[in-house]
This record gives sequence, C-alpha cells and structure tokens, in this order.
Amino acid sequence: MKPEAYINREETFGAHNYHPLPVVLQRGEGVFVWDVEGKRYFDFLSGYSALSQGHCHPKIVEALTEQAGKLTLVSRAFYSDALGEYMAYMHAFFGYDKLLPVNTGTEAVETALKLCRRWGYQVKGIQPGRAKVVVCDGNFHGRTISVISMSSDPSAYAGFGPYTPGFIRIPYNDTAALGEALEDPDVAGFLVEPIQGEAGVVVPDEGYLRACYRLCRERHALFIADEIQTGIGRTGKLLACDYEDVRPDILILGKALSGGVTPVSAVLAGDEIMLTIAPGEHGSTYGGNPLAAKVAMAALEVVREENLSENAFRMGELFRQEIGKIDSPAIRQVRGKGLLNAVVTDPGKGKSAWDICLALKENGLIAKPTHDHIIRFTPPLVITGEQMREAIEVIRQTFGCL
Ligand code: IF1
Repeated sequence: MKPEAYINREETFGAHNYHPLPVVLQRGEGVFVWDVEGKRYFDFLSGYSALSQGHCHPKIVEALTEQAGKLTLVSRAFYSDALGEYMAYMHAFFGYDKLLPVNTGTEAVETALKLCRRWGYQVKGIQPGRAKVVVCDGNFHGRTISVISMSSDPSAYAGFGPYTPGFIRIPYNDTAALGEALEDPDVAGFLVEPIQGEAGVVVPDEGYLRACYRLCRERHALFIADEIQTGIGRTGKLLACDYEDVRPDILILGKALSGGVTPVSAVLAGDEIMLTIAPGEHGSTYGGNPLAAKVAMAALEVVREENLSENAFRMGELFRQEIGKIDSPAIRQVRGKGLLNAVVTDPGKGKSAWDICLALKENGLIAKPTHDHIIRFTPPLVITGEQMREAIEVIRQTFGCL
C-alpha cells in the first residue's frame, strides 16, 4: 500500500484527536525509524521522550518477550514474584520508601494529586474537602478531566467542563507568586514540571526549583515533581531536579521508565505520604503487572549501563552549540537541557513550524511542532556524536533552504 492508503484508512476508522505528520512508520531501531517505503529517518521526537533508550532496545525487548511467555498480569488481587523485585529496585534506584505503580503519565499525576490531598487531610490537618494544589501557567500534566482542570491552555481544556476544583494557578518561574499562594493554609502541595515540555521546553531560572522546594518546606506543603518527560536522563541528569539537588516529596515518572515498549508509570514517595492510602482505596487493573515490572527494570538498567544521562548532557551541548550557529532568520532561539531541546522559529520569517517539519521529513529527520512556532527536538539518548552531527547537518541544510 502507498502511505496515503495507510493515512486514509486511519482517518476513516480512527478518531481525529491527532494531526500527525504525513509519514507512515513501520520499523524502528536505535535513533532511526523506517517508513513503509523503506525510507530512513532520524527520530527526533522519540515518542515524546518515551524512547530515550532508542527504538526496540534489545535488552528491553528481551525482558518483554521473556516475561510475556511466563506471566503478564495477575492484577493486585494476588502477589507476583516480579512486582516486589521491581519495587525494591526502584527504592534502590531513586531512594524513596515506596512506589505506587500505575500505567500512563496522566494516571500517575492523578495518583500524585490523590496522595497530596490525602496527606493534606491526614498529616497537615486541612479540613475535609478543602485541600488545594498549586500549579503553573503553561503546565502540561496529561489529558484526564482533573488534570486538564489545572491547564491554562484552552486547546487542552476548552469544551470539557465542568472542571475539578481545588487548583491554584500561578505564573511559572515565579517564586514570589508561589510564596503568596502558599500563604493559604489549605494548600497541600505544589505540582511542577522542572522544565515545561509542551509549553515549548521552557527552562526556568537557575535556582527556581530550589527556591520553590524551600518555600514548600517552610509552608508545610509537598513539592511534587512531574518528571514524566524530564526524568530518567532526558535533561542530562537522572532527574531534572538533580541539577538543583532538590528531592521532590512526590516524584512522578513515566514515558522512558519503560523505554517506549509498554505504558509504565510510577509515583514515588516516603511512608508519611504513601501510607495515607489504605488497601482498597486506589488501584488499577494493569498497575504493577509483572511484564511492566521487568520491562521497567531493564529500561532503567540500560540508562545506567549506557550512561545515557551523561550522553544526553554532552549531545545536548553539541546540539545547542551547532544549531545556535545556523544563520537563519527563521530561527529565533534554541533552548533546552540535555536532549530536551526546542527551536523557537520566527513565524514572520517564511515557513511555519509545521512546514519546516515537513521539509525536515523530506530531508530524513522527523520532529513535530509544539504550538505553532516551536519545534521540539528530542532524539533518543543513545544518539552517538556521529549521528548527532549528521542530524545537525540535516537541520542546517533544511533551515538553509527556507
Ligand atoms: C499528548 C509532550 C505533551 C507530559 C508530562 C504528564 C504527561 C505528559 C510532563 C501525561 C505527556 C505527551 C502526551 C501527548 C503529547 C506529549 C507531550 F510534551 F511530551 F510532547 F502533551 F506535553 N506529564 N506528554 O509531557 O502522560 O498520560 O501521555 O502518558 O497528550 O498529546 P501520558
């Protein structure tokens, strides 16, 4: 079939909740993907930063296939040998007392919100039903009703009301605004992305996270980090919070936790927070399944064994340095940390970010705009120096022809 036939079939029988770039992919390996006509592309989206270990990493695929033939799901009605092993592994890897395993990122964010509210009532002493959580303008934490109730982006929340109450929204990168919001004794926690991904890779000032953490400590509120996109090596450290030695009270992980192989997400916290939820008060069918447990341990082993955080740091420096040299009126700014980067284009100078992505695709590199003038560049963290230089050349050539 021609690519158009695949696209038309999806348009005919599928919901129109996405507007994909017109490329039909069939195979992936490392930093590369191939379309149905055999054309190779650099994958500079990486499944929205889920494929940090690269496509079909052999170690992760082996963990998946080996467990798939043994035991894939028992639900949490029973124990499994793999789940306890995974929980102990996560304790050793991240240093938190306990793990609550779930499946998607937004589900982990919802779980973190429930834990925060419970802690607010049982530990901080907030009156029942009055707990509030502070969030930031420009946030993206997922697509469920309560999570879009925190959003400032109409494209995420418009037309889905009524909304869940109990959220205070403040400007991102503004510690004074947080200090003011935390004056409210009903605030149980502050939920923040260490770098805002969907907002267009917005990096806050140096010291912002540390200052926010300190304010939360002073005002007896929880510092909750959504590291679903920034975590697990993406920004050049294991966690983006590591840049400021901040240890979130609740840590939320997803995406690369399973290397893009199957949905796995996690909420990590200390006993004082985690044990506010008693047996039977929260759960999910697939949360903590043996397949996810084995895949997640393999995915994290790859990050450690292949020094992917350090590689992301070095390759990100190279990317921003070289893209910053491109003399193109279409490029207004390149920004990011590690391999979470974006190019802010100048919409007034010729092509839209969408058209630039179409041109990049023609030249063998796939990426996608976030909002109308920002292009996110997030390749797998396994990218080598040679591959990065080749990809930068594609980007340079593409912008040079605009
Ligand atoms: C889409 C990008 C958006 C996330 C953070 C929670 C979630 C995400 C920081 C929810 C998910 C994905 C979702 C996808 C686009 C993509 C994305 F920044 F990664 F590119 F939207 F911001 N917290 N991000 O980034 O995790 O439930 O999706 O597993 O919804 O269009 P999820």
